[in-house]
Amino acid sequence: MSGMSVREVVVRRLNLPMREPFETSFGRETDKDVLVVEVHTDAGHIGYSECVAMASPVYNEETTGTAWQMLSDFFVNQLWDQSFHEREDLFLVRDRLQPFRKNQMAKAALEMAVWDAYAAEYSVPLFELLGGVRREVPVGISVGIQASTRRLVEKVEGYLEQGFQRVKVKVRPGYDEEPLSALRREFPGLLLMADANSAYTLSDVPLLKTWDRFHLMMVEQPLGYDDLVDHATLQAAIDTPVCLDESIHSAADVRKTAKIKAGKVINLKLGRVGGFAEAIAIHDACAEYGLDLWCGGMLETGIGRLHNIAITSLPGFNLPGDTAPSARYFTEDIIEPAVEFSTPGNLAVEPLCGVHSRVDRDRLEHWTVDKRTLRQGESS
Ligand code: OSB
Ligand code: MG
Repeated sequence: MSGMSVREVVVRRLNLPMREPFETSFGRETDKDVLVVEVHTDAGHIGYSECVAMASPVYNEETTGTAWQMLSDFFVNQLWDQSFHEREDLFLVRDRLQPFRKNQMAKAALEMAVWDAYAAEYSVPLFELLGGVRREVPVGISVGIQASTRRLVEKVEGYLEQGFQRVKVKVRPGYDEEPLSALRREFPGLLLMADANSAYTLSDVPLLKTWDRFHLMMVEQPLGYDDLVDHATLQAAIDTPVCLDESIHSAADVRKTAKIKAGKVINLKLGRVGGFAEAIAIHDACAEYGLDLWCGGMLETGIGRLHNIAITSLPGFNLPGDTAPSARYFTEDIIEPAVEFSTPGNLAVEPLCGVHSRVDRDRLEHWTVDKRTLRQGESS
C-alpha cells in the first residue's frame, strides 16, 4: 500500500449560536466563531478537526483570523509531500510544523485532522490510535462568572442534579471569596476548584493562601499566562494544588513545571499544545513526573468534543475533564448524534474511526460563513 496522502485541505469558518454566554476574567463569549479543518485524502476519506482559537487574543495570542492565515500561508503547504504509512508517521506532522514559532492552535487544527483522516483511512478507532484504553470518562463542568451568587448556587445545584462530577468556577479579583464561600457552605463535600485565567499577581499570594480554607481540588492558572516561576513561589506558599493551563504548551513545559514545582496538576488542551502528538508526550511526562492530568475545554463544537474524549481515554488522565455534553452550549451541534452522558457524569469513548461518521454535513454547510480549499501547487 502506498500510504495515505493528502489531496486537499478545506478550511471553513463557522458562526454558530451558543445557548448562553460564557464569562471569564478575560471576557465574554456569546457565539462561536470557529474554524473547522477538513483533510481530504487521495483515497477519498475526510479527517476533521476544530481550531479552538477564540475570536480575539484574550486567552492566548491566537485568533480565528490568525489561525486561518497561518494555515493558508504556511502550515497546509507542509503536508503535500508527506505520506503516512504507519502510526509513527503521524508524529511527522508535529515535527514539520515545529520550526514555525507558536500558533499551536492553528498547528493543532491541521495535525489533528491528519490523525483523524488516518483513523478513517485505516479503519482504526481514533482513541486506540492515540493509545487510549478507557471506554468511559468522568466529566466536570466549568461555570462562568454569574450575575449573582444566588444564581451561581442555583446553576451549580442544577449541574449536580445532572451528574457532573466536579465543579470549576471562574474567579477574578472581586468575584472570588463570596462565590467560593457560598458554594463550600451549600455543598460541603463538592469537588470544587477555581480557575482565574491569570487574573492575580504575586502580591495576591497572601489572599490565595487564605483560600486553603475552601479545600479546593486545585486553583487553575492564578498568575501570569506565560509564567512558571511565580507559580512556584505561590505553590510553595499554599496547600491548594496549583494547576497550570495557559502556561503549558509542550512536554518540556511539564518537565520545567515538575523541576521547579510550579504546580501539581496539568490541564491539557489539545489546541494549546499543538495537537495529538504533543498531547501524548505531555501525558507521558505527567506520568513520569507524578503530576495529575485532566483534559480542559474551549467551548468546543462536537468535533472538538469527540477529540477531547478520545485523548481523555489515555490511562494517565486521572481527574474529571471540562468537556461537557453538547447541549451545554449548542441547541443543535454540528455532529449527530450530539455528545451526551452515557451514564450521569460520564461520556462514552466510542470506537470512532475518525469523527466523519458523526459530522452533519448539512449543518456544517449551513453555519459556514467562509470557506477556502487548498491544493498542492495552487498559491494561496
Ligand atoms: O480557562 O479553561 C479555561 C473556556 C474558554 C477559554 C478558556 C477556558 C474555558 C473554560 C471552559 O474553562 C471549558 C469548557 O466548558 O469547554
Ligand atoms: Mg483554564
